[in-house]
Amino acid sequence: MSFELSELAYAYDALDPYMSAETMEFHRDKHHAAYIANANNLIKNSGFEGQSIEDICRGAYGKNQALFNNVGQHYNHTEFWNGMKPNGGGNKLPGKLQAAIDSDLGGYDKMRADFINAGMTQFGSGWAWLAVKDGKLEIMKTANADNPLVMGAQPVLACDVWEHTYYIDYRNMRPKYLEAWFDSLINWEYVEQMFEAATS
Ligand code: MN3
Repeated sequence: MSFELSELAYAYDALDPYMSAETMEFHRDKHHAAYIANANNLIKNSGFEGQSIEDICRGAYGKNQALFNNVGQHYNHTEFWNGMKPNGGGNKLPGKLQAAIDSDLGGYDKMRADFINAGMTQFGSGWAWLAVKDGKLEIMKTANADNPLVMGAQPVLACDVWEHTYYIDYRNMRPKYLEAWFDSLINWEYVEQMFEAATS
């Protein structure tokens, strides 16, 4: 078994103008592909061969950091692509997810503001997340390749805030990227699927 770039459910130009085909090409075919190539080299004779990607993330974290960084980035990017769709975003969320956002995160508007703030205040490279921990939704932020798996939580939505995600389309304006991403690209049906899997 080796790590592979997963199929995308949409075309590279389908997220335009919020995320351009040029960004998609660099981000998937250069950045994500490089993490996959590194992960496939580093997993050899690591003792982690054959484990699930989630178990490799949890097991390699802090113990085989080079392997974790590359496998983690592969996991994180796969969740990032899965969490977007053309004509996404908006505040009409699937019912079970909306109910959890209301009870755990203070409703849609507060959740949106807190999520964007998490992405804005992640100093340097990293990620903003919705994750389930102890049965409840939480907003998290992590540095570099870290993800909620290594914090005892299950990710349900990943937002990349590394500069390579937004520099072509938004230059240095991370807040503009975060707002556009949140309002126009999130695949809330995917988030609900992940939420149901994490809480069932
Ligand atoms: Mn990235």
